[in-house]
Amino acid sequence: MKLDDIKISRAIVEGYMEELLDYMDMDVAIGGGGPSGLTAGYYLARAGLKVALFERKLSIGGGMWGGGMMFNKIVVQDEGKEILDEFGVRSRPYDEGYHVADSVEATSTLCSRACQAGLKIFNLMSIEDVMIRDEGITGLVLNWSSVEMAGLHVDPLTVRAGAVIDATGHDCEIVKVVERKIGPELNTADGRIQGERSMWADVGEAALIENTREVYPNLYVAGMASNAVYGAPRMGPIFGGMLVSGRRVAEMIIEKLK
Ligand code: 48F
Repeated sequence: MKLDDIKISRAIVEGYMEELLDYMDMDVAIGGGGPSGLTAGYYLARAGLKVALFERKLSIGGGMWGGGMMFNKIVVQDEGKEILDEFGVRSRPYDEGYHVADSVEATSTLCSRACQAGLKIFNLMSIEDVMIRDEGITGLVLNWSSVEMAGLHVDPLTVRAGAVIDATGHDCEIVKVVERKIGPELNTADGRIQGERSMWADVGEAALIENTREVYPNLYVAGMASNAVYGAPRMGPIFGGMLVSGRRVAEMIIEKLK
């Protein structure tokens, strides 16, 4: 077969544009493709919701690839292991209640299984703002990451969603935008972001599930963003809470939207 370069280009542009147009309206938009965002996307897609994830970087997976200090292993507790099992990620017991998995296998499998469940991932896109209407958050304001990185003065585009998840990790970037735009109106102790506390795995993991919440109408937090918003500790390379938080936020949204 003789290859036509233009046909290859057309296939890429047409395929991409078709999907981008399709996802201008969706049930759930997820910001950030770390473990919590991917897990949320998997469960939401599996429940039949139309869900897309927007990730700033080229690679999906956030802070999970590198394990702890580049030792590419992750640790999960029993509940996290159940989720790894469901994804088909292998792990081995370490001590009672501790399980160790390969971070590369875990990250790539989460990404692959979430896509196959129906999650649409747009990488290289940065969320720079949100749409705020009377009923709460109604969508995201997006730009190419390359525009952001180059500091170009180029206006963004918008997508509409019934619910938005901030899974942007330690920086809780979506909630930060909301706080900046509307002031102390968040569903926290004083309406503001409480800020992440220093590393304490035990307390951080326990608080994370409690902190996986709707922080403003139609805006949910999951993963490390939850502890940053609600003022709980970070927890380093233990990832069970991230997976459970992703599943929890999906359950909350499925309950609300269905
Ligand atoms: O940081 P990240 O992995 O978030 P997570 O799911 O998991 C946290 C753990 O990796 C680890 C930990 C375990 O105890 O503490 O840190 O909470 O992934 C967040 C993703 O969001 C992307 C970012 O590039 C990363 O891949 N991101 C951040 N801001 C934006 C964004 C933005 N404005 N637009 C799009 N993506």
